[in-house]
Amino acid sequence: MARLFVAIPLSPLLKQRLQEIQPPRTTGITPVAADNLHLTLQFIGDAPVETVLAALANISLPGFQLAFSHKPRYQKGVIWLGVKDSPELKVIQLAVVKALVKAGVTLQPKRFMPHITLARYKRHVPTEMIELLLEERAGVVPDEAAVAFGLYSSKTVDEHVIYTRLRAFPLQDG
Ligand code: 2AM
Repeated sequence: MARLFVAIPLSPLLKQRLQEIQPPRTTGITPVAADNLHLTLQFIGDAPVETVLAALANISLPGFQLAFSHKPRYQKGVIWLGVKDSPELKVIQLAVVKALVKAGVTLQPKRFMPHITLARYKRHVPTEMIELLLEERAGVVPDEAAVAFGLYSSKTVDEHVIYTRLRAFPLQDG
C-alpha cells in the first residue's frame, strides 16, 4: 500500500515559468518545489500500487492542450493557479475515476477543481502580503501540451513532502 494520486506531469519550461510567478519563500509562505509541481487528476490515498497501475494501463486517450488562469488565487492555506476546464480534461479525469472504480479502488467523492498548487501559507500571513507578492509576479503562463499522465506516491519525510512518479502513461499523438 502507498499513498497515491494520479496527475499530469508538467514540462521543465512550464515549471520554470510557474517558479517565476510563485510567491517566494517568506515567513509563513512555502512555495512548492519545482519537482513537485503537477496537475492532480485524482487523489487516491492508500491503495495497492499494482491494482492501480493495472487499472490505469487500460486508458488510451489523445494528448491535448492545457490552458491556465491569468492570476493565481489563494484560499485556506493554498495558493494555486487555475487550469481552464476543457472537454479533454474532463474526459481524462473521468476515465481515471472510472478505471479506478472498476478496479475496486475506493475514492473520496470530491468535485474536480483543476489547479496547480504553487505554494502553501500559514493562516497568520496577512492577505495583503499574499496579494502583493502575487501582483508583483503576475504574468502570462503559456499553454502546455499534456502528453502523459502518471501515478505518483506521496511521502512526508522530516516535514518535507516527496512526490515520486511510479509510472508514466503516454497520451497518444494528435
Ligand atoms: P493540493 O495540491 O490542492 O493539496 C497529492 O497530495 C496531490 O493530491 C496534491 O496535488 C493534492 O492537492 C491532491 N489532493 C487532493 N485531495 C487530497 C487529499 N484529501 N489529501 C491530500 N492530497 C490531496
